[in-house]
Amino acid sequence: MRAVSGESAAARALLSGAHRVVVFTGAGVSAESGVPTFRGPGGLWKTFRPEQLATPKAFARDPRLVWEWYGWRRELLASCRPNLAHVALARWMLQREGVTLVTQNVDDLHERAGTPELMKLHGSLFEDRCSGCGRAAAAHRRTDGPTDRDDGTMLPLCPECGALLRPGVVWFGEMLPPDALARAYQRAGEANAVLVIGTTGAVYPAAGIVHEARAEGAAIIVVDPGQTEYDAVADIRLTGPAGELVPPLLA
Ligand code: BJW
Ligand code: ZN
Repeated sequence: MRAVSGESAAARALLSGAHRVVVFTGAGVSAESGVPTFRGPGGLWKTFRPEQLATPKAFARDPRLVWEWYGWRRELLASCRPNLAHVALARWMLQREGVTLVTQNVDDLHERAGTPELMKLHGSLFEDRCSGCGRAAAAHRRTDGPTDRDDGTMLPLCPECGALLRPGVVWFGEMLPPDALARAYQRAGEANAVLVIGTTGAVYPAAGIVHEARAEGAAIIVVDPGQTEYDAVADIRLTGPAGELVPPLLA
């Protein structure tokens, strides 16, 4: 583990003195668990084009391709474990009051680390939703359901209306869950400090939470090994991997 730097000590002091803290996480917090990020080196968007996979139009065009991609990501997650950053955050939240954890991640690693309360803004890889009637459904097994295509591909169908089930995540051009988004913005507006971990801050409206908090006077701490959209507004910037930098920050 790295020695605690002056910046890290300042961030620690700031967090322990803050009554209300919002922690805002992105794909980078799960990187050391083996989950690929989206935009960095080796990121998912380097290999796959989002417009081919993460939009309602893409699903309408080729649901099998989209399901294959999400099936691959579900399987990958099954072999991943929460890392030291997920665990430190969960313990910290159990020990003190006034912390809200908002994540853009669709993995389940914050939950598996024992996080007591979590706002998920982009849905979950482990839920399905009906593309017709919108009902939520537990994640199907890939072999469930009748076949609906001439090529024999098994695709999951809604038990209520018969339309195709789709992954329960938020795609480009879709609305975020309105209640979770409104609560996240509200908590951000009330926060004394925001701890941003592992996100480029490029995807809106989620990314705006940090700017909302800053406009209302919160201090911004960024933990990330790379450049982010928040670097210009951060009060403290800790450069490095979350699994190394987050535990000493919250100890
Ligand atoms: C480490 C590390 C280590 C590495 N430790 N760190 C305003 C301006 C411009 C555009 C828009 C705007 N408002 C809306 C838009 C359009 C669009 C958008 O934002 N586009 C931009 C990309 C330009 N937004 C939308 O379409 C949203 N919907 C919407 O606006 O609806 C409007 C509407 C209104 C009324 C009716 C209907 C609609 C929806 C956005 C949904 C995004 N979904 C995704 C996919 C989810 C499903 C899936 O996973 O397949 O969510 S996109 C993808 O990006 C995913 C992520 O949650 C999200 C954010 O990515 P994140 O977490 O920041 O990852 P990376 O890879 O970018 O960054 C990783 C970071 O980790 C890096 O900084 C690394 O350095 C770091 N890192 N290792 C710590 N060890
Ligand atoms: Zn349905």
